[in-house]
Amino acid sequence: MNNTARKTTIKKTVFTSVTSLVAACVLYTMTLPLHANEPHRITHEDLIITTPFVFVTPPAALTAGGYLHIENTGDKDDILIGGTAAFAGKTEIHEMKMIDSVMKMKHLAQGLVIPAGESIELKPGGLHVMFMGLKEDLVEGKAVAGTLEFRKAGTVQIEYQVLDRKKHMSGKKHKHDSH
Ligand SMILES: [Cu+2]
Repeated sequence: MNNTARKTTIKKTVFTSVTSLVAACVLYTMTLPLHANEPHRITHEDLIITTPFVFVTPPAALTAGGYLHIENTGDKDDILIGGTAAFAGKTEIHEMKMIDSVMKMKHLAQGLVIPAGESIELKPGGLHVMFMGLKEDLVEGKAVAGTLEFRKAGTVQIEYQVLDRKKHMSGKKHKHDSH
């Protein structure tokens, strides 16, 4: 191979690999919303968990609530039994309920059933993940890590986005409309 031929070959090789890299990127970007585990969409076994979040905590707060949407695409019920969080001493599954016009919080010691083919939403004022013994303040714009434990699907890694409560509430309608 003479020098010119070699250069052409190298150019072609570089061009081909750049082209395939671009193609790979485009493919990756296109398939991302459907298949990848992004922080706000986690697929694990038959479960699809979307938009996990917590609210910013006031300084030295001891507790915080975690919220997320869980879809069970399988044909068997699963049960959310608890979890862990790096930023809290204890993680439980709770339910808020109005009892005699007083809002009360109940620990679901038996877990929360996620029925086959159905979705459950943990949201402010209702079902929530309860973080107790906070080890740090939850700061807006950060993400904090934890796990959720399901009887059937096992342990799922979760990343909760830390959101400002006021901004979330005012933007709520818009956010839910876009889903
Ligand atoms: Cu609670």
